[in-house]
Amino acid sequence: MVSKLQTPLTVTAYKSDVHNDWCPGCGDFGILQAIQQSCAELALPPWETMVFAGIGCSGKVFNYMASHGVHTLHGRVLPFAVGAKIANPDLEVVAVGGDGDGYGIGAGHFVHAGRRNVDMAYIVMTNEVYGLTKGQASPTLGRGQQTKSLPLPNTNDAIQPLALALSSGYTWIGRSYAFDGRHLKEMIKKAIEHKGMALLDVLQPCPTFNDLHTAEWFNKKVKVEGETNMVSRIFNVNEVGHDGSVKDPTNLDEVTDKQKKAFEMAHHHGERIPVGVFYEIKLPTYTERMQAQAPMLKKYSPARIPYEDASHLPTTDLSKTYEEFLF
Ligand SMILES: Cc1ncc(C[n+]2csc(CCOP(=O)(O)OP(=O)(O)O)c2C)c(N)n1
Ligand code: SF4
Ligand SMILES: [Mg+2]
Repeated sequence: MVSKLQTPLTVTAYKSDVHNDWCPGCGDFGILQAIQQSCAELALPPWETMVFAGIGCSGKVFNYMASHGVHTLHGRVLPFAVGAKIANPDLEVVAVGGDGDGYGIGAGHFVHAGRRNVDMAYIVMTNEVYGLTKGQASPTLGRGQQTKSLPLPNTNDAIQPLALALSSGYTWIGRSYAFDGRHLKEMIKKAIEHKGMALLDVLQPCPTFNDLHTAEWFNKKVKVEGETNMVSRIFNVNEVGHDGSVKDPTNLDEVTDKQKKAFEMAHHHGERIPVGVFYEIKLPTYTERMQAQAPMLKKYSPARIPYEDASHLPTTDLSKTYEEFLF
């Protein structure tokens, strides 16, 4: 079981002293700060918290956190993070990475992580560009859009990450915005606390390469049909009646209904951007499914199986472990 500190640490305990070289005004700052605040408020022991990161500007979150983890390979953050959590379920595991990392080169891992329902949070920093490599279009940039590094408008349609997560089996799905610190922090805490695979997609201005969707653009009021006053572009679906949590996971009608509503709420709002928790369901995690098949894993997680005693003699007959998997 993941442990909690009896006396919570301050947010400083989760900050490393590595020099931060993100561009001024980058949304990544808001995301990093919200992750650190969430860790402090959830009283996570930094020595049992693993933050894995992909490669990109976003991946530098790893360097700025005073926790354990790995700065992995481009697109490979999930295999590392999933592997660590399977090996040692007592760790709190958080994966972070860019939209190119997770929805482009890492898209295959993204899908299969949903199927496994490993108990961890995955925070994707969506800026619609490959920031670190100078602003090429990432999979979330819409067709016809032309950010400043592109010689011509984007020819491809954007991926719909939340729809992909829904169809891949993620059991908690939400969206937030990098510069809404309060909402973002609460969403990160919920994603970490959820027992299962959580996807939090965080919209993030990249002031250096994304000149279309800037912080000013996100903050702009927009006109909506039927409303006399202009309304804020970003709105919280959970404040306007959307409850995405499935009450009875065995009721397939309810599950399908909640999935449809989650899809509708996450998309199709014209100029407005919905944030919040879209979908949530309690299903057995990967570790629980494995323990049901191999009861000895209840006693020892794979990382803690003792192999030898003080005299270096084997203490566990591993052939017995494997027998549990044989039919
Ligand atoms: C296998 C591999 N392919 C390509 C690259 C080059 N590369 C490094 S970061 C990056 C894109 C990062 O974009 P994103 O994941 O959206 O992160 P951001 O920089 O926008 O935060 C690419 C293509 C790499 N490091 N490894
Ligand atoms: S290039 Fe964009 S995403 Fe990368 S640090 Fe600069 S502003 Fe942030
Ligand atoms: Mg990106």
